[in-house]
Amino acid sequence: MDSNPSSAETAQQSIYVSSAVTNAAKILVVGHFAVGKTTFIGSLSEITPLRTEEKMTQASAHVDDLRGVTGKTTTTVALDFGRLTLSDELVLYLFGTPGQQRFMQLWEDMARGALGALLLVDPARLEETFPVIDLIEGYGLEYAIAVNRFDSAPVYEEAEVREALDLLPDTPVVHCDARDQQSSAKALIALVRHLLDRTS
Ligand SMILES: Nc1nc2c(ncn2[C@@H]2O[C@H](COP(=O)(O)OP(=O)(O)OP(=O)(O)O)[C@@H](O)[C@H]2O)c(=O)[nH]1
Ligand SMILES: [Mg+2]
Repeated sequence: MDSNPSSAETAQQSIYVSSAVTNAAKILVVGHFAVGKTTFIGSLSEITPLRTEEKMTQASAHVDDLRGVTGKTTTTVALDFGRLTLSDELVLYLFGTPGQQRFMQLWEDMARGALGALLLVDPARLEETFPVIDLIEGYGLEYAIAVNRFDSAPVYEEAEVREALDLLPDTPVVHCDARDQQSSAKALIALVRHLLDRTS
């Protein structure tokens, strides 16, 4: 008998969660406008991610600040959703959650039952991260920082990021490239380790 799974079987395996999985966790991927949330979930998700992208028009130019953002033609109008099986027993459900003020209502639902948040940060727009930190802390969520690597952005050492964002000493800070699957996975693992430390 042929023991190699057919391509249809392989596709099915990635659609359905393995029966060995016993734990599931809801994780938020958060950050300000155009920080790379949709890209991050897209690079990591083992299922086709759910996206709610809409074309940006001139009308949004005064709402979402496009300074320093190049080549972006769409924006998320609700949420991103993806899934990543992290180990034989653990599956993560990733919810990309926008940080802009107009999405506050969404946070009520997103934060409910979430184990923690990965906060993406653009080093060229550090100050835009403060309102998102306020939201995360307001909802009592544990979080880790992933500084996203944009080509023309300044490169800050971990200590500089900590100081600029006034982070607690045990809040993890990692650098990542949201377009790269391995790099994104490392950032997520840093968050999961932190969450395990806090709950054990
Ligand atoms: N150089 C570089 N570009 C990135 C990276 N992550 C995202 N981008 C680009 O940055 C732009 C914004 O990325 P998105 O993933 O749409 O960001 P977002 O946070 O989902 O944006 P909104 O939903 O509109 O708030 C896109 O053009 C991406 O291709 C990264 O790590 N490095
Ligand atoms: Mg998006």
